[in-house]
Amino acid sequence: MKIAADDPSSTAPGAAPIRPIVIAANRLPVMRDNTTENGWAPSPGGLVRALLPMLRSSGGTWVGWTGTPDDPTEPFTVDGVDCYPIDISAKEVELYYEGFSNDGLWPLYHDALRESTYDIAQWEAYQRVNERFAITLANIAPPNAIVWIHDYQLQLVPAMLRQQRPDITIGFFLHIPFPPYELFSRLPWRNEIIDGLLGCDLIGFQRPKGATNFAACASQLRKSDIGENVIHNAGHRTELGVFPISIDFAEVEEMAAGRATRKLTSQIRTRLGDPEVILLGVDRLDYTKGIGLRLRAFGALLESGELDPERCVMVQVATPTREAVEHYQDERREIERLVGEINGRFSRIGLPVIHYLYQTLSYDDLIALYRAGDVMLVTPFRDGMNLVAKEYAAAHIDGDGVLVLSEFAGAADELTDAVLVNPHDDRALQESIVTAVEMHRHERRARMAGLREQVKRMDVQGWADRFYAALARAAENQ
Ligand code: ADQ
Repeated sequence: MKIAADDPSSTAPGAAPIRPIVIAANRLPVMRDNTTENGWAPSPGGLVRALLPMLRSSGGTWVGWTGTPDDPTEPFTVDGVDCYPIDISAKEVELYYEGFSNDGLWPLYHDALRESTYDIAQWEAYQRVNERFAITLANIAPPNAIVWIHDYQLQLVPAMLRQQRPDITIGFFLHIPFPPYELFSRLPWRNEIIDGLLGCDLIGFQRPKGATNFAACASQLRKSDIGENVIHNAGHRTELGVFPISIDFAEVEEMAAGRATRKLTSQIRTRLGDPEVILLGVDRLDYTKGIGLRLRAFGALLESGELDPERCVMVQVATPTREAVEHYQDERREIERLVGEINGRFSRIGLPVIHYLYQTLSYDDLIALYRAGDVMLVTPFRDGMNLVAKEYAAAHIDGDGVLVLSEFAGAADELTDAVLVNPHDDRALQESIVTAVEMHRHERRARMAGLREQVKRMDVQGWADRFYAALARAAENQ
């Protein structure tokens, strides 16, 4: 089976499909906000920004959780989008969300970096919540609608929905990697997950490897018939495609050019003591992101004298996430221990070598920080895509800055002008940081121009347009 990323020229930008669209994702595109008139504000994030224009133009609908447990909420409309909340109890948050999704599937789908929990009560809650989504979708989707389901929390929904509503066209996009058979086959409910996804007309992946891994699992576990980019199973065809997700390049660029951002960027440099080089890391505090690795590499370079603590400062922003899950508590302890150890050894009074923020920042603050960063360190062990790498390039309207990027992030397929590195190799990671810090201005600018060109050409609007176009074609081929 041969799978390549969809051709960017295959859809007119912004082309809205004519059929009604329903989106299903774990979370609704809005958050509760008591400062607004209707009590809701749009959730931050590229996905929402990419999909909202299309939803508005087609009178679209979104099904998802409000983010608050035990929160039965009537359907409501925000900004032209009809929202259908799915009520999830506190116990289900623990079992379906923190448990099966984030302590079972998440580690398994990321190279089994941590031991997964396989627990029958969690699996039953996952089935129950997926069923609730499927029933709601079946009840509200107009005839012949297009339903686009997102991510690993909802992998059973496609088949459940198809059974109730065969008239609907069903697409699914997996935001994280799909693991190889050798790992996936550990899952006690592996057949159910494959069958769930094979209810789709189209499954989208970030990288070609995700699609080939899925096809291999369907072939081995379900004896499905595998063709070129298509799987035949029980009389139904499911197409597979590759759609690397992206960001709203124009928006980030515009924010980065604003006066307020420029002012904030220069304030950040001053507050950091006007160092020659600011190294930057921005991640959810997740063990997949390789935060500890890069702290250790930075510490080793200060120790060996290859980096000078009087010239270089590191800023690491780690967003709180999944704090109820034990692996995340362990990871946080280890990162904070490392920050303390390195700062204790190399800081001077009033001038720490690592500035560590365990906080969620506003998008404006984040963009100002990206602009201030001379070297961006994105070093995950495994990552579906990594939008931070793309945001960094879009924010660098000055045409300067170096991105050090793990080969194991999906973004490495496209961002070939980054300094690509295998983060498992300690010495290679240290060398790539030194290369980035010492890189000549001409090379920095040439590489940054390449990065920016790539992100601009393949932005998130194009991603959504290409997925919809492929889904419409898949429905015609059915
Ligand atoms: P994530 O694992 O969350 O996403 P990523 O793609 O880097 O990872 O997206 C993180 C987003 O959160 C970025 O847009 C960033 O701006 C924002 N963010 C990070 N730290 C922040 C902070 N401290 N304050 C505010 N905002 C912050 C999953 C997959 C990825 C895939 C995306 C999209 O794991 O591989 O790229 O979905 O498909």
